[in-house]
Amino acid sequence: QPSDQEWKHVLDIWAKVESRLPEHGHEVIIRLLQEHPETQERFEKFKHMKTADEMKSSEEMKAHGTKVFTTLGKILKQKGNHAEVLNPLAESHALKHKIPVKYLEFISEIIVKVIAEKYPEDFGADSQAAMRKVLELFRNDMASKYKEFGFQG
Ligand code: HE5
Repeated sequence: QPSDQEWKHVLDIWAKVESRLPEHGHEVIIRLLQEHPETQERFEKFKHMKTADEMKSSEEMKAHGTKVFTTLGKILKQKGNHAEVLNPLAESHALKHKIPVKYLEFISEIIVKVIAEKYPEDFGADSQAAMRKVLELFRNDMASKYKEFGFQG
């Protein structure tokens, strides 16, 4: 389990992310679809999009990035006691959107990469390691809920 110090690293950097949350969320979604094209198939609304420019100018994609980052922020702020927010997310991602744990790994890596690019001064090695650890906890809890829902993920 992440330590108090690790949670502090994560929440300190997240406070900076929140200053431009829609932009950063949007960028993470674009990078996910560009770097892992198989993930694009899961998005009814986005799977027809062909270029990064088309994605950048999509208000719908920005709105989705905002939703994803807002929910992730709520989870982080619970410091591990996140069942109330995580359970409905796990249910929809298992049963409705069918998002394998592998895709959660993809997005986790991109989240760390994008934050490191945007805030190089404030997101050093310790903070990056803390963020990875916290996102791993998130994925593990998603994966155990997936199992309860009978989704192999
Ligand atoms: O489930 C919902 O609310 C509980 C619906 C809105 C929502 C979706 C949908 C939210 C709040 C999240 N996602 C949040 C979220 C946090 C983690 C880091 N997601 Zn989500 N998603 C939705 C992730 C991770 C993640 C990885 C991948 C490949 N997610 C996805 C995919 C995904 C899809 C396909 C959808 C369905 C909505 C849609 O098509 O939006 C345009």
